[in-house]
Amino acid sequence: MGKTETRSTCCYCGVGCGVLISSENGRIAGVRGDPDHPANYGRLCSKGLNLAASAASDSGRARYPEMRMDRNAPRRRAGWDEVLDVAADRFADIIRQHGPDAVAFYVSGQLLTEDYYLFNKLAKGLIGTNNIDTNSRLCMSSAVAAYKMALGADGPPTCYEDLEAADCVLFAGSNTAYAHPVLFRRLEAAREARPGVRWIVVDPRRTDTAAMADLHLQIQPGTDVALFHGMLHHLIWEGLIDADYIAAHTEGFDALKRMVRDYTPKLAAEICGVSAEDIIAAAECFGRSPASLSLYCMGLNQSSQGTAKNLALINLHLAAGQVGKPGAGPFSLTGQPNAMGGREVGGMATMLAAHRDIANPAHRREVAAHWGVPEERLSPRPGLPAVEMFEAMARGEIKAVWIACTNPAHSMPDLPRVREALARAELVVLQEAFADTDTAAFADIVLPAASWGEKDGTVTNSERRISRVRAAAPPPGEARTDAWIAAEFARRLAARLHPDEAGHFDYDGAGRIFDEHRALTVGRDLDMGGLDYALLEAKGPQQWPLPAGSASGLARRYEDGVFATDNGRARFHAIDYQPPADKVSAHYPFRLISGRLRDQWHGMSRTGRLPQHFAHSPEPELRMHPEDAERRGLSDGELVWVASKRGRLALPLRGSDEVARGSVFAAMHWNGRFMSSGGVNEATIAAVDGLSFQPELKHAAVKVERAELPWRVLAAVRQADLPGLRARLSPLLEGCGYAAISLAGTDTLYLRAAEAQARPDWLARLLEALDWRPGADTLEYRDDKRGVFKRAAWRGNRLDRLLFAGSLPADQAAAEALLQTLLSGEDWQGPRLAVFAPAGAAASPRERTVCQCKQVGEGAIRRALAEGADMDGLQSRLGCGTVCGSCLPELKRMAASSAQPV
Ligand SMILES: Nc1nc2c(c(=O)[nH]1)N[C@H]1C(S)=C(S)[C@@H](COP(=O)(O)OP(=O)(O)OC[C@H]3O[C@@H](n4cnc5c(=O)[nH]c(N)nc54)[C@H](O)[C@@H]3O)O[C@H]1N2
Ligand SMILES: Nc1nc2c(c(=O)[nH]1)N[C@H]1C(S)=C(S)[C@@H](COP(=O)(O)OP(=O)(O)OC[C@H]3O[C@@H](n4cnc5c(=O)[nH]c(N)nc54)[C@H](O)[C@@H]3O)O[C@H]1N2
Ligand code: SF4
Ligand SMILES: [Mo]
Repeated sequence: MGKTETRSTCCYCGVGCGVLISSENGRIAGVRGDPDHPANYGRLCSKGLNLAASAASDSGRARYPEMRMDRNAPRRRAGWDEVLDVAADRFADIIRQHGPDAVAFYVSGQLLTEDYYLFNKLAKGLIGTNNIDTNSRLCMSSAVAAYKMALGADGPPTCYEDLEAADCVLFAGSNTAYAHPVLFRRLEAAREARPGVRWIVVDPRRTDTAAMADLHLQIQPGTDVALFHGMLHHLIWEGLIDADYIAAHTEGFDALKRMVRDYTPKLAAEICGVSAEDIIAAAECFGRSPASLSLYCMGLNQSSQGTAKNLALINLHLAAGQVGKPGAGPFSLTGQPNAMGGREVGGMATMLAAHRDIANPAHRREVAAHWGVPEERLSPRPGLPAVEMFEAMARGEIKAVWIACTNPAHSMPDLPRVREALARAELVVLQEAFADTDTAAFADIVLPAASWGEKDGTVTNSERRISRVRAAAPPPGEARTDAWIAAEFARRLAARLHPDEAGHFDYDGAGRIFDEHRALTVGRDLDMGGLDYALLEAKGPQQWPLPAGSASGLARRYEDGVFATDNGRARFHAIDYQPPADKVSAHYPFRLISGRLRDQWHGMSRTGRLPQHFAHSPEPELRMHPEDAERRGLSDGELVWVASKRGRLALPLRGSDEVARGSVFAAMHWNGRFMSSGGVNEATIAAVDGLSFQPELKHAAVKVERAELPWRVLAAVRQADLPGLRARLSPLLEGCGYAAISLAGTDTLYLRAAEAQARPDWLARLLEALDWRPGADTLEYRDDKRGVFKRAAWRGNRLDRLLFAGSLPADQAAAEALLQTLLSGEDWQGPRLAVFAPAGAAASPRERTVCQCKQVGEGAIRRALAEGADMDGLQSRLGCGTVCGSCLPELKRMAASSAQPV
């Protein structure tokens, strides 16, 4: 086969960067940014840069179909025909017995548009249920609801070129520096090129994005509606609104004006916990700038007022005439690579294909005719959105669920209830690329899916741009593409339910599926009649709308002031501020915020395979303001229970003034494969927004208390196949008070565990899972009465394996010091027997790597700064920040704080 280069798209975030994948003899060997792709022009962030490395090994991948007939039996390997026939039999039986709404599909914004289209056609067209929802419900549904309510149709009006044209950029609930890094690079470059550009960040945390802002409004979590109303009050009061625009292109302003009369900047300041001056400064910047752009994400959407937050922000744009012109508009940044494609095909429980409505009989008729199914097949009842879907499962009303490309046993709120639901379902089918996610534990049937670099289709990024995704290597084992699996299942189900429709899922390649999808968009706001694979091949990625006959897609919508509503006018909405659903109280005094780390992706099934992705934030932690910690007598590194009314998890505490007093933060990534609990969603609340049904993942009320777990274990092993070792160790985590696995740069996996008492049985299991038989290079010490066990092994002159178990505090410091030695990869100094001597001083905690590309740690940067280096000096001396740039915001923050006089 030789060497080839394949043009494709990054599988991570909604920026949608173009990549060039090089493969050799059918294996992916390298990835670089596509210099011609209009999203990134060759740039990639720290996640995209590592794609080739994570695709290189197939260890841990799902390779063969598996199933079990009996819930209590283990799954066994099976053939594709067998599993798909069993699945079709069971689905057909349940549908005949209990009706089509007794089954459900829970799919993903990480599927390709073609996969998504098939699942939607299968559920709504073949089965006749709208019970197909996706993880986009947890992500973008508030943005969808607000765009439809305010502008008449879903989808952002803006494009990436607006990033360069904006004078005032308002980041609201978006940590763009971490979550959309390549767009952040573009924004940084734009600000450097035009010094008049101003940045405002609205975030309850001082993120790296916030640290770079001209103004950071560190609001109380959940109070954005009051803030935006307060800003609008000032705009109206100071005559900064665009009365002509309002009169010509909008409706509903008077009611809004009446309502925001009460939201003085002073009142808003009280609700939000920021100063009225800062609110006024933000309004002045937004109202007076020639072009104001807002970038928003989960800090707005994941809230019981998610839609209201979006609408209140859109109100500002409409009132100031800041939309439909270069550099202006409300720009919802999409999280997943194909959240947009999913919305286009109508892949959610509350919508139909191509932005059509379930409740509209004409819309149902059009879609039914397109699919060649009887009109009555399309159900007029909306399906169940994600949270309700799992509730109905827990009640036994949904009996079979098909889950594809998402991991609800980690990512849904209120995990104890989600696990109950999955355990109650009669049949759980899981279509996954990686074999052992938290959801896999509940699956009766596991279908191995081809993943990034192995499949063919399209995705749509945040600016409505459709790019091709292409295969560069074959999938491992018997894994098949998602489209193949969906179509094969649909054919078999059709044969059982509607035999004359079996041919409805025969396609000659992904391009034909796309053609069927785009035909449904003709005449709609997202018209893609002129866009097909041939055009994408010839001219590269394209934006919609792109109707037949037009030469290119539309970059910016609503430039003529005509919106997608019935009368062409955009609508203002007047919704009062409401506090988050979960009340903080004396019992649950903290707001638990969750969000993203720079270098991890969601449940870590892919990023958790490589040490590179752990370096920036190596272990789970709960960040708490140092004064809150002090008042509770809690110190850094100490284990705490984070508990809500739903459930609890243990985490190490870290004092950090990035959060305000009264708030705590934990990353959303860690889960049962890497930690003793399912992660932060053990404690989150399943309350949803009443308009979008998006759950309030960011604002649980929790208490934080010391976890008394004095017996500690630390194990570290150097090994080539880290994903394989991780998979063997994960089953040991469950049931521990606290336990976590991390990977480090020296091909090392280390595991920490903590328990109330010594557990020799568990230690024995650990030794077995590590497959560690003592050899000539091993030293061991044990004192069973004290629960102490120590073992160390060398390879050549280097410490190679380590296991320390014992009680706090005596053995802990020594163990930490040895971990540092092992991770440093340096030669062992002095006699080996000293390995069991108590440590002199407590070891300093593991250093974070700030720059992943050049492996530069925090210490080296601080030393260089102390010696007088500035940003340029850091880059030239240490090389940090010179490759992907993901660490630039942090470097700038460190440089700025060291430059301040002390
Ligand atoms: N590195 C990385 N990048 C990713 C992902 C990833 O897993 N890892 N996932 C992708 C996906 S699917 C998504 S949806 C996006 C998410 O991208 P973002 O939404 O930017 O990321 P989050 O960290 O979830 O949340 C953003 C911020 O909202 C703040 N916040 C919390 N509550 C409030 C509030 O009430 N008001 C305001 N204004 N802010 C609040 C949090 O402090 C946080 O800093 O990231 C995408 N990009
Ligand atoms: N507390 C809290 N919870 C959150 C959030 C938060 O901010 N806070 N954010 C929410 C948001 S915005 C999102 S988007 C969700 C994300 O939550 P999930 O959707 O659960 O996240 P992933 O881990 O990306 O799950 C995708 C799964 O698909 C698998 N996979 C990868 N490629 C393929 C493929 O090609 N085919 C198939 N079939 N499978 C594949 C991966 O191995 C992975 O297990 O989490 C939500 N949950
Ligand atoms: S910004 Fe990073 S994660 Fe997002 S698409 Fe680009 S390379 Fe991938
Ligand atoms: Mo998301």
